[in-house]
Amino acid sequence: MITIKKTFFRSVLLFFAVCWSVSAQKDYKLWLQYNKVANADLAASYLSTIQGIVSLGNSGTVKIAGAELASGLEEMLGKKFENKAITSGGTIIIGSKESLSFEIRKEIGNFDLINNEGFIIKSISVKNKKHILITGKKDIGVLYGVYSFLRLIQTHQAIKNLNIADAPKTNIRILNHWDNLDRTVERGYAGFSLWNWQKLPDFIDQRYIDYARANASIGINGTVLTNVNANALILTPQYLEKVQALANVFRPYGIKVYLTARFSAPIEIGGLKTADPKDADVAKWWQDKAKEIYKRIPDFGGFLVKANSEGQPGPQNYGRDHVDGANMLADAVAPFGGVIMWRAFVYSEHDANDRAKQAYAEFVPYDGKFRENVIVQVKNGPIDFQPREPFHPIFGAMPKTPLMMEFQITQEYLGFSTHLVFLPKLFQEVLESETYQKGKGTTVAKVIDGTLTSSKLTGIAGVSNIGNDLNWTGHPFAQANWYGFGRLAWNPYLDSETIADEWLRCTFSNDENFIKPIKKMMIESREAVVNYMTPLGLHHIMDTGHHYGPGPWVSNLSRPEWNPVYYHKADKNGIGFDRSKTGTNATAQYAPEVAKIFDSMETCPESDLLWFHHVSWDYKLKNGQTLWNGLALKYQEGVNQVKEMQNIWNKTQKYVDADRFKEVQMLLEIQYKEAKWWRDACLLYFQQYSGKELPAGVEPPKESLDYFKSLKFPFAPGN
Ligand code: GCV
Repeated sequence: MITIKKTFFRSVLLFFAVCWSVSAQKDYKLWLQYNKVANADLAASYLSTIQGIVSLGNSGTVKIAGAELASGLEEMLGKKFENKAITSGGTIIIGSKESLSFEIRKEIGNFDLINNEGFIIKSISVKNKKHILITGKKDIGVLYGVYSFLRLIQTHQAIKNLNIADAPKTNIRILNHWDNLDRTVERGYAGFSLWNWQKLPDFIDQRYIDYARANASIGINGTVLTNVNANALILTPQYLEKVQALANVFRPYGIKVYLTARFSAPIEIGGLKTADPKDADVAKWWQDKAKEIYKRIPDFGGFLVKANSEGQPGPQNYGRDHVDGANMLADAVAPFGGVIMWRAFVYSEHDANDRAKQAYAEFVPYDGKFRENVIVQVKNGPIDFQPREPFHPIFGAMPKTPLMMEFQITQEYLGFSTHLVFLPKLFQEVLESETYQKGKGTTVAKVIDGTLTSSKLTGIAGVSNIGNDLNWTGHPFAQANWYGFGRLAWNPYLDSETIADEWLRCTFSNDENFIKPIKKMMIESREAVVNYMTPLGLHHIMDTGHHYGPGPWVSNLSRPEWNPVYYHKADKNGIGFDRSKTGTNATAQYAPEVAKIFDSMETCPESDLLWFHHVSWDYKLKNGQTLWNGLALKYQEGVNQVKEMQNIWNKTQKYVDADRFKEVQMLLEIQYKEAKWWRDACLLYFQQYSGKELPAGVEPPKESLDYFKSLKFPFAPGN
């Protein structure tokens, strides 16, 4: 009996282990599932076009491209594709311009359609035999081309008569890891840091390779390994050796490594008495440090710096300014082709000005003063990665300075990795915003891709949501935010719906019955989170420190601008922050055309109303509701939207593997609970000021305001 029981339990365990590993692999494989093409006609048409692969060139990058193509095709089409001679026809020829014979190269004609990272995929004919050529000026273009070609098949598109030329519109497409050396991740909700510093440099985790592969597949070409709240130790030989090992792994995938530079490093690890950027010894220390790094890592990207922000050291500690600091570092890395990404995320407790105005006030006077290899990294909005912010006014105001975008992929303020929120929708909204820097059409995208300034240095950074969780990002759908970030960094004009469509097909299924509703769910998920957290332009009303859940009542923090009450300013007259000309005049930081729109309550988009105006509870919204009723109904709408997301997801069971289905189902249930928590806590709190009843259609809260205030989360992650 005992033996039977044991055997039975063993087989149950084994069964679960097998299921777990299959599903874990699916989660782990991200958008590179390479699902078998089930439609027989389609598979047959692919098979009739592709007979074999010809890989030209011997670099690590081309080898990776060849291997990826072979394995991707095999998985999707169920056939091994041998290396063939070009004479036989039906081959996919991969190789950079240099590696092509004259006969093949002339099929392309003009390589100037693309830049050094771009690719061309073209159906060509050589001696009357048809082939598909995937090429680029450099090997990395070939790799990007291969991923793009594989995506055509992943998304079930035709591959006859191809003529695609594509190239990234920005130079630096980079993830910012806020990873600490002890492997905790600031604002990270997907486990610990990928970088196992203890085992590096000798142990190369397969994860590093898979990370590089995933990034290359979407065109990401840089990674900042360490937190902007920096630790100087990363610049010591002990750690540089480990960084070098990672750089070696990433190189063939076209990914450069960057580090964060702690401004006080010359003191902390260099034994100097000062870190004053004008001090000759300090400058020399950084020059020597750069030399040391480049000796190990010849293609090292450069430094990302958070200086004089939230307690980080910087040039102002020595009476110098951002230009002095950035230029000194820029001079150190310039001989090696390095860049400095200098962050504009600054605000000070000593500045009584509206926090939203401070970064602009501090940085705009420096326009045109930075070295050529400095790019100023600006968060998408003027406060801090809120569910919705108007675009940062700096984007319209520094025409002589390369500016790069900083998006946050990790969901610090958007429900951690528990809430399903498709961020490319948010990113697109920002990129499409009209700055009016040079009239209509001068969008944020045009500022950061260099169109407006012909800047040679352009870039987009995304604060990573990646950790060592099996599925990389904590939530299966958070993978879409990593994917979408990469795609938008490559082309900031892409539509978020296209991105969602691609991602779903590559990650789950091509079945329209699945794609259609789930794409809609993803697209609407961003507005849902705005509605249940911070509707109508509310912002920064989360709880303290960990930023988990609502905390509109918080008013006791030492710095005024850390308190939610500073932002919503609810009182018996109304709610919202008057940043119009009658208030802090933050609107004046935008071009006159934009300022005019934001300045008036009538023209200000209602989605930003309480960002720019203090509005009476009885103010009539465009739909005829009073502000109080409208606000309450928006909170309810957010909750309803999550319920609808659950309904949609619950109908997809037959299209999704059991474990990912269940995972998302459980996460949506948490999201629903938390959406109600946000709604109830915020409405009960604001109701104290409005003094009004909840309108019909809003569910009455089940708990008291005191209950919500009493909730504590000492171990919330990422803090
Ligand atoms: C890395 C916010 C976050 C901090 C983060 C900071 C920044 O304040 O809460 O964790 O620090 O932004 O972007 O520097």
